[in-house]
Amino acid sequence: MKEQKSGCIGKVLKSTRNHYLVKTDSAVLKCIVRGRVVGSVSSEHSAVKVGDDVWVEPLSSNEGAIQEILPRRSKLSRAVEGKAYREHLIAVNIDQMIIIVSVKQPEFKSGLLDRYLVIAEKNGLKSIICLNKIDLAEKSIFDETASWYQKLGYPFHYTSALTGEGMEEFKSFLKGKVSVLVGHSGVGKSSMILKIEPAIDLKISEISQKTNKGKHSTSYVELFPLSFGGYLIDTPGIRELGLWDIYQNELKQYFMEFAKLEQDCQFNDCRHLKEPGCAVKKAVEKAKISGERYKNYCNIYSDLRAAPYELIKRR
Ligand SMILES: Nc1nc2c(ncn2[C@@H]2O[C@H](COP(=O)(O)OP(=O)(O)OP(=O)(O)O)[C@@H](O)[C@H]2O)c(=O)[nH]1
Ligand SMILES: [Mg+2]
Ligand SMILES: [Zn+2]
Repeated sequence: MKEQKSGCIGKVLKSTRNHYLVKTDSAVLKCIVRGRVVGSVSSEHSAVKVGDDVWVEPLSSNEGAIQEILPRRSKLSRAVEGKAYREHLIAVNIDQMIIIVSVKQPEFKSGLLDRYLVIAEKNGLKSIICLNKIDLAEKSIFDETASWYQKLGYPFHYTSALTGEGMEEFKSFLKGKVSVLVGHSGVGKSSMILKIEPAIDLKISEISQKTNKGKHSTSYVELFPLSFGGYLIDTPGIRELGLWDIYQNELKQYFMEFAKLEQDCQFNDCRHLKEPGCAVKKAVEKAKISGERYKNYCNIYSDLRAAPYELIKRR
């Protein structure tokens, strides 16, 4: 007979050094993890992550023990380059990625935006771009950039957490979904959450006068239930975004406008770099596709590894 388990399903809201906060239908429990959940191999994937649906056994009215991680439907990872190339799983069970960029402080750079889009494409996540702090600049300066992304099917939306511009539409994107907010430190991720849910307790700090960048006010990944339905995950801003499990050869497939032209390239394994008869480069010259995106492609390509370590070894 199957063992009857006591407990209930909950969602992991926050992970700190010592415990996890898990929301169940009736309470938010401070939880420990039962050893066997993690298993014998300690890896990113066996650890409990923000966004996980878990089976919890309540230990008291406000405490519990996580017994099992339920199957995950999506994940968001980045690569951490240190002594070894390793994966950092940022959050799981996400429906969409909201990429926040800002017009100033920090200045808009399409390179980081395109890196996030590559991650979204790789993980099959829908993405929405929000250009925040639009109160600090003339919108028309960004219309051309916006139209390139819109043409590719990425919603490109102007917001200001300061004046409230675009915030109702921002709210409508989030309704009923699990969204993760990503972007450089200081672009206003936490400010946007506070604007739509003022009751949430979040830390925001001034932009550093010296560097014109944020001072990393958010230090934990945290998931907030939204009063109008859905969940929002705030993440700490990162300056360097390492791409996990993405290799040079596959990069081109995450730039959808390149993939559409590939059949017209002279070589069918064209990398769209220095090859003759490249349809992608021709399209850039004719301004049919964005030269800026092409430049970002070349930069990302040169940062990536040729193939997974195991593949290189086997050759
Ligand atoms: N002018 C203007 N300032 C804003 C806007 N949104 C946020 N800010 C300011 O930008 C600074 C950084 O905002 P945060 O919300 O902490 O940025 P963050 O993206 O959460 O930063 P990290 O937590 O470090 O990743 C704060 O001083 C905010 O007041 C906006 O729409 N317009
Ligand atoms: Mg923040
Ligand atoms: Zn080509």
